[in-house]
Amino acid sequence: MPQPNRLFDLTAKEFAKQRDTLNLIASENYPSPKVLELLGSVWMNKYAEGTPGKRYYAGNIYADEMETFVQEKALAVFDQTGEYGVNVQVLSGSPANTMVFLAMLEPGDTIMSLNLANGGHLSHLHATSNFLKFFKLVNYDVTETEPGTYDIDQNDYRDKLREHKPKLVILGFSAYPRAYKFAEMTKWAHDAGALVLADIAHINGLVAAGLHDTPFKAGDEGADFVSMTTHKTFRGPRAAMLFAKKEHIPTVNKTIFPGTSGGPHLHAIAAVGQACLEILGEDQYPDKRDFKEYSQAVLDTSKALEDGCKETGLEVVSPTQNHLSLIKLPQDSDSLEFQKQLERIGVITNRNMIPFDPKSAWRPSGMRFGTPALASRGLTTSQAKDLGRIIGELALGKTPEDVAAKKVKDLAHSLAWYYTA
Ligand code: DSN
Repeated sequence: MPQPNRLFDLTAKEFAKQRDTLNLIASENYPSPKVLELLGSVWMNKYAEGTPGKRYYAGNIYADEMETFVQEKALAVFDQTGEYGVNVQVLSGSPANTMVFLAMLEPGDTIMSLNLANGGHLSHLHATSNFLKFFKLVNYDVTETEPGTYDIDQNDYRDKLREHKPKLVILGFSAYPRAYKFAEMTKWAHDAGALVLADIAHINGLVAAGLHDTPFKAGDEGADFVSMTTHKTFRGPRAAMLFAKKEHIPTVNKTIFPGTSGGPHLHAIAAVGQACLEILGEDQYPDKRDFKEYSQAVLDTSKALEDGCKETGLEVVSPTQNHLSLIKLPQDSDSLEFQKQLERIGVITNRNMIPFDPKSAWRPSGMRFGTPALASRGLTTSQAKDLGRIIGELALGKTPEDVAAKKVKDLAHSLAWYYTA
Protein backbone atom coordinates (compact mmCIF):
# COMPACT_ATOMS: atom_id res chain seq x y z
CA MET A 1 0.00 0.00 0.00
CA PRO A 2 1.47 3.43 -0.88
CA GLN A 3 2.52 5.40 2.20
CA PRO A 4 1.48 9.05 2.67
CA ASN A 5 5.05 10.33 3.02
CA ARG A 6 8.69 9.41 3.51
CA LEU A 7 8.38 9.11 7.28
CA PHE A 8 5.52 6.64 7.13
CA ASP A 9 7.34 4.77 4.40
CA LEU A 10 10.43 4.45 6.61
CA THR A 11 8.26 3.44 9.57
CA ALA A 12 6.74 0.64 7.51
CA LYS A 13 10.24 -0.54 6.59
CA GLU A 14 11.37 -0.44 10.22
CA PHE A 15 8.23 -2.37 11.22
CA ALA A 16 8.98 -5.15 8.71
CA LYS A 17 12.67 -5.23 9.66
CA GLN A 18 11.87 -5.66 13.36
CA ARG A 19 9.32 -8.38 12.57
CA ASP A 20 11.58 -10.31 10.19
CA THR A 21 14.82 -10.25 12.21
CA LEU A 22 15.93 -11.64 15.56
CA ASN A 23 16.71 -8.98 18.15
CA LEU A 24 19.40 -9.96 20.65
CA ILE A 25 20.14 -6.44 21.91
CA ALA A 26 20.10 -6.92 25.69
CA SER A 27 18.62 -3.48 26.36
CA GLU A 28 15.67 -3.67 23.94
CA ASN A 29 12.23 -5.26 24.06
CA TYR A 30 8.78 -5.30 22.44
CA PRO A 31 6.29 -3.63 24.79
CA SER A 32 2.61 -4.42 24.43
CA PRO A 33 0.51 -2.68 21.75
CA LYS A 34 -1.26 -0.86 24.61
CA VAL A 35 2.07 0.72 25.64
CA LEU A 36 2.58 1.94 22.08
CA GLU A 37 -1.02 3.20 21.94
CA LEU A 38 -0.58 5.29 25.09
CA LEU A 39 2.70 6.71 23.74
CA GLY A 40 0.83 8.00 20.72
CA SER A 41 -2.18 9.21 22.71
CA VAL A 42 -3.55 12.67 23.55
CA TRP A 43 -1.42 12.73 26.72
CA MET A 44 1.34 13.83 24.35
CA ASN A 45 -0.47 17.15 23.79
CA LYS A 46 -0.50 18.32 27.39
CA TYR A 47 1.89 20.36 29.53
CA ALA A 48 1.85 19.50 33.23
CA GLU A 49 4.75 21.39 34.83
CA GLY A 50 4.65 20.83 38.56
CA THR A 51 3.48 17.85 40.57
CA PRO A 52 0.03 16.28 40.97
CA GLY A 53 -2.25 18.85 42.64
CA LYS A 54 0.25 21.69 42.09
CA ARG A 55 0.53 22.46 38.38
CA TYR A 56 1.40 25.69 36.62
CA TYR A 57 -1.05 25.29 33.72
CA ALA A 58 -4.77 24.58 33.78
CA GLY A 59 -6.39 21.45 32.44
CA ASN A 60 -4.51 18.87 34.48
CA ILE A 61 -7.41 17.28 36.33
CA TYR A 62 -6.86 13.89 34.65
CA ALA A 63 -3.08 14.30 34.45
CA ASP A 64 -3.01 14.61 38.25
CA GLU A 65 -5.04 11.45 38.61
CA MET A 66 -3.00 9.57 36.03
CA GLU A 67 0.43 10.53 37.41
CA THR A 68 -0.63 9.66 40.97
CA PHE A 69 -2.01 6.32 39.76
CA VAL A 70 1.28 5.50 38.00
CA GLN A 71 3.31 6.43 41.10
CA GLU A 72 1.16 4.07 43.18
CA LYS A 73 1.52 1.23 40.69
CA ALA A 74 5.29 1.75 40.38
CA LEU A 75 5.66 1.54 44.15
CA ALA A 76 3.40 -1.54 44.22
CA VAL A 77 5.73 -3.24 41.70
CA PHE A 78 8.95 -2.61 43.60
CA ASP A 79 8.62 -1.49 47.18
CA GLN A 80 7.64 -3.99 49.82
CA THR A 81 9.18 -1.85 52.57
CA GLY A 82 7.05 1.31 52.51
CA GLU A 83 10.31 3.30 52.77
CA TYR A 84 10.45 4.59 49.17
CA GLY A 85 8.78 7.27 47.09
CA VAL A 86 9.03 7.69 43.33
CA ASN A 87 9.35 10.38 40.70
CA VAL A 88 7.97 9.26 37.32
CA GLN A 89 8.74 12.53 35.50
CA VAL A 90 12.44 11.93 34.94
CA LEU A 91 12.94 11.60 31.21
CA SER A 92 15.48 8.83 30.73
CA GLY A 93 18.06 6.70 32.48
CA SER A 94 21.14 8.92 32.26
CA PRO A 95 19.19 12.03 33.35
CA ALA A 96 17.79 10.02 36.28
CA ASN A 97 21.33 9.35 37.49
CA THR A 98 22.28 12.97 36.90
CA MET A 99 19.37 14.09 39.09
CA VAL A 100 20.89 12.19 42.01
CA PHE A 101 24.28 13.83 41.44
CA LEU A 102 22.69 17.29 41.29
CA ALA A 103 20.39 16.69 44.25
CA MET A 104 22.94 15.20 46.63
CA LEU A 105 26.52 16.08 45.67
CA GLU A 106 28.74 19.15 45.80
CA PRO A 107 31.50 19.93 43.28
CA GLY A 108 34.62 17.99 44.24
CA ASP A 109 32.74 15.05 45.75
CA THR A 110 33.77 11.53 44.79
CA ILE A 111 31.55 9.06 42.94
CA MET A 112 32.48 5.38 42.94
CA SER A 113 31.15 3.09 40.20
CA LEU A 114 31.88 -0.07 38.23
CA ASN A 115 34.60 0.41 35.60
CA LEU A 116 32.94 1.17 32.24
CA ALA A 117 35.43 -1.03 30.37
CA ASN A 118 34.50 -4.02 32.51
CA GLY A 119 30.72 -3.75 32.40
CA GLY A 120 29.76 -0.33 33.83
CA HIS A 121 27.64 2.36 32.18
CA LEU A 122 28.53 5.67 30.52
CA SER A 123 26.30 7.65 32.89
CA HIS A 124 28.20 6.26 35.90
CA LEU A 125 31.21 8.38 34.80
CA HIS A 126 34.33 7.31 32.96
CA ALA A 127 37.68 8.70 31.85
CA THR A 128 36.23 11.13 29.29
CA SER A 129 32.95 11.91 31.08
CA ASN A 130 31.92 15.59 31.17
CA PHE A 131 31.02 15.09 34.82
CA LEU A 132 34.72 14.94 35.69
CA LYS A 133 34.56 18.76 35.55
CA PHE A 134 32.54 18.55 38.76
CA PHE A 135 33.19 15.22 40.48
CA LYS A 136 36.06 12.85 41.19
CA LEU A 137 35.70 9.28 39.97
CA VAL A 138 36.87 6.06 41.56
CA ASN A 139 36.10 2.72 39.93
CA TYR A 140 35.58 -0.60 41.60
CA ASP A 141 36.25 -3.54 39.34
CA VAL A 142 35.77 -7.19 38.51
CA THR A 143 38.19 -10.01 39.22
CA GLU A 144 38.59 -13.50 37.80
CA THR A 145 36.94 -15.69 40.46
CA GLU A 146 37.16 -18.88 38.37
CA PRO A 147 38.84 -19.36 35.01
CA GLY A 148 36.84 -17.21 32.55
CA THR A 149 34.44 -15.89 35.21
CA TYR A 150 34.68 -12.27 36.27
CA ASP A 151 32.70 -11.18 39.33
CA ILE A 152 32.76 -7.87 41.15
CA ASP A 153 35.84 -7.87 43.34
CA GLN A 154 34.31 -7.42 46.77
CA ASN A 155 37.71 -6.88 48.44
CA ASP A 156 38.65 -4.17 45.95
CA TYR A 157 35.21 -2.61 46.54
CA ARG A 158 35.64 -2.50 50.30
CA ASP A 159 39.25 -1.29 50.08
CA LYS A 160 38.25 1.57 47.77
CA LEU A 161 35.34 2.54 50.03
CA ARG A 162 37.77 2.85 52.93
CA GLU A 163 40.49 4.59 50.96
CA HIS A 164 38.45 7.10 48.91
CA LYS A 165 35.40 7.68 51.13
CA PRO A 166 33.08 8.39 48.16
CA LYS A 167 30.00 10.50 48.74
CA LEU A 168 28.00 8.36 46.30
CA VAL A 169 28.39 4.73 45.25
CA ILE A 170 26.63 3.54 42.09
CA LEU A 171 25.65 -0.11 41.85
CA GLY A 172 24.68 -1.12 38.34
CA PHE A 173 25.94 -2.08 34.91
CA SER A 174 25.42 -2.26 31.20
CA ALA A 175 27.31 -5.43 30.33
CA TYR A 176 27.72 -7.62 33.41
CA PRO A 177 26.23 -11.12 33.09
CA ARG A 178 26.45 -11.92 36.79
CA ALA A 179 24.00 -11.35 39.65
CA TYR A 180 24.58 -8.20 41.71
CA LYS A 181 24.78 -8.50 45.51
CA PHE A 182 22.83 -5.38 46.40
CA ALA A 183 22.29 -5.90 50.13
CA GLU A 184 25.88 -6.40 51.22
CA MET A 185 27.38 -3.88 48.82
CA THR A 186 24.85 -1.29 50.00
CA LYS A 187 25.51 -2.02 53.66
CA TRP A 188 29.28 -1.69 53.22
CA ALA A 189 28.85 1.61 51.37
CA HIS A 190 26.61 2.94 54.13
CA ASP A 191 29.11 1.83 56.77
CA ALA A 192 31.71 3.90 54.89
CA GLY A 193 29.42 6.95 54.99
CA ALA A 194 28.36 6.87 51.31
CA LEU A 195 24.96 7.26 49.72
CA VAL A 196 23.96 4.45 47.36
CA LEU A 197 22.37 4.75 43.92
CA ALA A 198 21.32 1.42 42.42
CA ASP A 199 20.84 1.74 38.66
CA ILE A 200 18.73 -1.30 37.76
CA ALA A 201 17.87 -0.27 34.19
CA HIS A 202 18.91 -3.64 32.81
CA ILE A 203 17.42 -5.93 35.42
CA ASN A 204 14.35 -4.09 36.77
CA GLY A 205 12.02 -6.61 35.13
CA LEU A 206 13.89 -9.46 36.80
CA VAL A 207 13.78 -7.61 40.12
CA ALA A 208 10.05 -6.92 39.69
CA ALA A 209 9.46 -10.61 39.00
CA GLY A 210 11.40 -11.61 42.12
CA LEU A 211 14.09 -13.34 40.04
CA HIS A 212 16.99 -11.09 41.02
CA ASP A 213 18.05 -9.60 44.35
CA THR A 214 16.35 -6.25 44.93
CA PRO A 215 17.97 -2.97 46.04
CA PHE A 216 14.61 -1.96 47.60
CA LYS A 217 15.29 -2.99 51.18
CA ALA A 218 14.42 -1.60 54.57
CA GLY A 219 17.08 0.18 56.60
CA ASP A 220 20.78 0.06 55.92
CA GLU A 221 20.69 -2.66 53.27
CA GLY A 222 18.38 -0.62 51.03
CA ALA A 223 19.74 1.72 48.35
CA ASP A 224 19.01 5.39 49.00
CA PHE A 225 18.12 5.90 45.32
CA VAL A 226 17.05 3.46 42.62
CA SER A 227 17.08 4.60 39.01
CA MET A 228 15.82 2.70 36.00
CA THR A 229 14.77 2.96 32.41
CA THR A 230 11.53 1.18 31.62
CA HIS A 231 12.08 -0.32 28.15
CA LYS A 232 14.45 -3.21 28.79
CA THR A 233 13.45 -6.26 30.89
CA PHE A 234 10.60 -4.09 32.29
CA ARG A 235 8.99 -4.16 28.81
CA GLY A 236 7.52 -0.65 28.91
CA PRO A 237 8.10 2.56 26.96
CA ARG A 238 11.40 4.38 26.50
CA ALA A 239 11.17 6.32 29.76
CA ALA A 240 12.52 6.21 33.30
CA MET A 241 11.72 6.31 36.99
CA LEU A 242 13.71 7.49 39.98
CA PHE A 243 12.88 6.03 43.39
CA ALA A 244 14.33 7.34 46.63
CA LYS A 245 13.99 6.72 50.33
CA LYS A 246 11.14 9.01 51.42
CA GLU A 247 13.46 11.44 53.23
CA HIS A 248 15.14 12.27 49.89
CA ILE A 249 12.03 12.52 47.73
CA PRO A 250 11.38 16.27 48.27
CA THR A 251 14.97 17.04 47.16
CA VAL A 252 14.70 14.72 44.16
CA ASN A 253 11.37 16.23 43.11
CA LYS A 254 12.71 19.78 43.40
CA THR A 255 15.84 18.89 41.42
CA ILE A 256 13.75 17.49 38.57
CA PHE A 257 11.20 20.32 38.62
CA PRO A 258 11.89 23.22 38.69
CA GLY A 259 15.62 22.52 39.25
CA THR A 260 16.47 21.15 35.85
CA SER A 261 13.45 20.16 33.78
CA GLY A 262 10.21 21.53 32.38
CA GLY A 263 7.09 19.63 31.42
CA PRO A 264 6.92 15.90 32.10
CA HIS A 265 6.13 13.55 29.22
CA LEU A 266 2.65 12.48 30.25
CA HIS A 267 2.35 10.04 27.34
CA ALA A 268 5.46 8.20 28.54
CA ILE A 269 4.22 8.25 32.14
CA ALA A 270 0.90 6.70 31.10
CA ALA A 271 2.76 4.05 29.12
CA VAL A 272 4.97 3.26 32.13
CA GLY A 273 1.75 2.78 34.09
CA GLN A 274 0.55 0.27 31.49
CA ALA A 275 3.78 -1.73 31.88
CA CYS A 276 3.26 -1.68 35.66
CA LEU A 277 -0.28 -3.02 35.26
CA GLU A 278 1.01 -5.87 33.08
CA ILE A 279 3.70 -6.70 35.66
CA LEU A 280 1.19 -6.61 38.51
CA GLY A 281 -1.18 -8.89 36.58
CA GLU A 282 -3.87 -6.18 36.42
CA ASP A 283 -3.63 -6.27 32.63
CA GLN A 284 -1.93 -8.68 30.24
CA TYR A 285 0.69 -8.75 27.55
CA PRO A 286 -0.87 -10.26 24.41
CA ASP A 287 0.67 -13.70 25.11
CA LYS A 288 -1.36 -13.74 28.36
CA ARG A 289 1.64 -15.08 30.28
CA ASP A 290 2.22 -14.02 33.83
CA PHE A 291 5.15 -11.54 33.99
CA LYS A 292 7.11 -13.88 36.23
CA GLU A 293 6.75 -16.66 33.67
CA TYR A 294 7.98 -14.31 30.95
CA SER A 295 10.93 -13.21 33.09
CA GLN A 296 11.86 -16.82 33.83
CA ALA A 297 11.80 -17.40 30.06
CA VAL A 298 14.22 -14.47 29.66
CA LEU A 299 16.64 -16.14 32.07
CA ASP A 300 16.22 -19.63 30.61
CA THR A 301 16.66 -18.55 27.00
CA SER A 302 19.67 -16.40 27.96
CA LYS A 303 21.35 -19.50 29.40
CA ALA A 304 20.27 -21.71 26.47
CA LEU A 305 21.60 -19.26 23.87
CA GLU A 306 24.91 -19.11 25.71
CA ASP A 307 25.01 -22.94 25.88
CA GLY A 308 24.37 -23.13 22.12
CA CYS A 309 27.29 -20.78 21.43
CA LYS A 310 29.51 -22.77 23.79
CA GLU A 311 28.67 -26.10 22.13
CA THR A 312 30.11 -24.85 18.85
CA GLY A 313 33.39 -23.94 20.54
CA LEU A 314 32.85 -20.22 21.20
CA GLU A 315 34.23 -18.95 24.49
CA VAL A 316 31.74 -17.71 27.08
CA VAL A 317 32.94 -14.92 29.38
CA SER A 318 31.41 -15.12 32.87
CA PRO A 319 28.54 -17.66 32.55
CA THR A 320 25.28 -15.75 32.56
CA GLN A 321 23.15 -15.35 35.67
CA ASN A 322 20.81 -12.82 34.07
CA HIS A 323 19.32 -11.75 30.73
CA LEU A 324 22.61 -11.18 28.90
CA SER A 325 25.74 -13.05 27.93
CA LEU A 326 29.19 -12.03 26.82
CA ILE A 327 30.96 -14.14 24.21
CA LYS A 328 34.63 -13.85 23.29
CA LEU A 329 35.31 -14.13 19.55
CA PRO A 330 38.44 -15.91 18.27
CA GLN A 331 41.54 -13.70 18.55
CA ASP A 332 41.77 -13.05 14.81
CA SER A 333 38.06 -12.10 14.43
CA ASP A 334 36.90 -8.55 13.89
CA SER A 335 33.84 -8.00 16.10
CA LEU A 336 32.63 -5.01 14.04
CA GLU A 337 32.67 -7.15 10.90
CA PHE A 338 30.97 -10.01 12.76
CA GLN A 339 28.24 -7.67 14.01
CA LYS A 340 27.66 -6.65 10.36
CA GLN A 341 27.66 -10.28 9.26
CA LEU A 342 25.06 -11.12 11.91
CA GLU A 343 22.94 -8.20 10.68
CA ARG A 344 23.18 -9.58 7.14
CA ILE A 345 21.77 -12.93 8.31
CA GLY A 346 19.03 -11.18 10.32
CA VAL A 347 20.45 -11.22 13.85
CA ILE A 348 20.62 -7.76 15.45
CA THR A 349 23.02 -7.37 18.36
CA ASN A 350 26.09 -5.43 19.51
CA ARG A 351 29.79 -5.98 19.87
CA ASN A 352 31.11 -5.40 23.38
CA MET A 353 34.24 -5.11 25.46
CA ILE A 354 34.97 -8.09 27.67
CA PRO A 355 36.73 -7.77 31.05
CA PHE A 356 40.31 -6.51 30.68
CA ASP A 357 39.87 -6.37 26.92
CA PRO A 358 43.15 -5.65 25.13
CA LYS A 359 41.21 -4.43 22.05
CA SER A 360 39.44 -1.08 21.51
CA ALA A 361 35.82 -0.21 22.30
CA TRP A 362 35.20 0.23 18.55
CA ARG A 363 36.52 -3.23 17.67
CA PRO A 364 36.42 -5.09 20.98
CA SER A 365 36.94 -8.82 21.59
CA GLY A 366 33.38 -9.73 22.44
CA MET A 367 29.71 -9.77 21.58
CA ARG A 368 26.79 -9.10 23.94
CA PHE A 369 23.60 -11.11 23.50
CA GLY A 370 20.37 -10.64 25.45
CA THR A 371 17.01 -12.38 25.23
CA PRO A 372 14.34 -10.02 26.71
CA ALA A 373 13.01 -9.07 23.26
CA LEU A 374 12.91 -12.58 21.78
CA ALA A 375 11.40 -14.02 24.97
CA SER A 376 8.55 -11.54 24.41
CA ARG A 377 8.09 -13.15 20.99
CA GLY A 378 7.85 -16.58 22.63
CA LEU A 379 11.37 -17.89 21.93
CA THR A 380 11.75 -21.32 23.56
CA THR A 381 14.92 -22.62 25.18
CA SER A 382 15.43 -25.11 22.37
CA GLN A 383 15.09 -22.32 19.76
CA ALA A 384 17.49 -20.20 21.82
CA LYS A 385 20.04 -23.01 21.86
CA ASP A 386 19.67 -23.45 18.10
CA LEU A 387 20.19 -19.73 17.62
CA GLY A 388 23.34 -19.91 19.76
CA ARG A 389 24.61 -22.72 17.54
CA ILE A 390 23.86 -20.75 14.36
CA ILE A 391 25.80 -17.76 15.73
CA GLY A 392 28.69 -19.90 16.97
CA GLU A 393 29.04 -21.83 13.70
CA LEU A 394 29.01 -18.60 11.73
CA ALA A 395 31.63 -17.01 14.01
CA LEU A 396 33.88 -20.03 13.64
CA GLY A 397 33.38 -20.29 9.88
CA LYS A 398 31.67 -23.67 10.18
CA THR A 399 28.55 -22.68 8.23
CA PRO A 400 27.97 -20.59 5.10
CA GLU A 401 26.21 -17.26 5.52
CA ASP A 402 23.26 -18.15 3.28
CA VAL A 403 22.52 -21.32 5.27
CA ALA A 404 22.59 -19.37 8.54
CA ALA A 405 20.39 -16.64 7.00
CA LYS A 406 17.74 -19.18 5.95
CA LYS A 407 17.62 -20.67 9.47
CA VAL A 408 17.28 -17.20 11.02
CA LYS A 409 14.50 -16.24 8.62
CA ASP A 410 12.56 -19.42 9.38
CA LEU A 411 12.95 -18.86 13.11
CA ALA A 412 11.88 -15.20 12.89
CA HIS A 413 8.78 -16.17 10.93
CA SER A 414 7.86 -18.85 13.47
CA LEU A 415 7.87 -16.38 16.39
CA ALA A 416 4.92 -14.33 17.63
CA TRP A 417 4.48 -10.73 16.48
CA TYR A 418 1.86 -8.68 18.27
CA TYR A 419 1.80 -5.42 16.34
CA THR A 420 -0.38 -4.57 13.38
CA ALA A 421 0.89 -2.29 10.63
N1 DSN B 1 22.74 1.64 25.86
C1 DSN B 1 22.12 0.78 26.85
C2 DSN B 1 22.64 -0.60 26.77
O1 DSN B 1 22.59 -1.14 25.69
O2 DSN B 1 23.07 -1.19 27.77
C3 DSN B 1 22.17 1.32 28.22
O3 DSN B 1 21.95 2.68 28.25
